[in-house]
Amino acid sequence: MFVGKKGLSMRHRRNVPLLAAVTAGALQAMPAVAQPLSPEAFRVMDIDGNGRIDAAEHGVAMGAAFAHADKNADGILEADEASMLSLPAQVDADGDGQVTLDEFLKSARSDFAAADEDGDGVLLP
Ligand SMILES: [Ca+2]
Ligand SMILES: [Ca+2]
Ligand SMILES: [Ca+2]
Repeated sequence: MFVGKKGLSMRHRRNVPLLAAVTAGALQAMPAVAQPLSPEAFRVMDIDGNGRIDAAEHGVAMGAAFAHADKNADGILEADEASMLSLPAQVDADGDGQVTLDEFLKSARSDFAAADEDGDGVLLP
């Protein structure tokens, strides 16, 4: 039940690396995909099913992904936990090898903004 391919490789696309990696990790399915989100990932994150992902849904999905990866529920993704999500290195803002919820959500927010090309606060499929 884990992503066992050691070499899933460091290939993270630039545009929405966290969003892509997290949704992929949460689904334990496909490797990181850049935007547009895969239909599966989109469906997971579109909680109310209205065909768009708003910031609140994005936050919820990210929080859920974080909790999912945080196996020992200490609010921090240690290296092994973080690796399950294939998180881009820059998520660990202070470079201490651990990703706190704060670091995670901060990245998630900027990721959302990057993905929201027209800045209307929602992501479309
Ligand atoms: Ca929605
Ligand atoms: Ca942890
Ligand atoms: Ca850190």
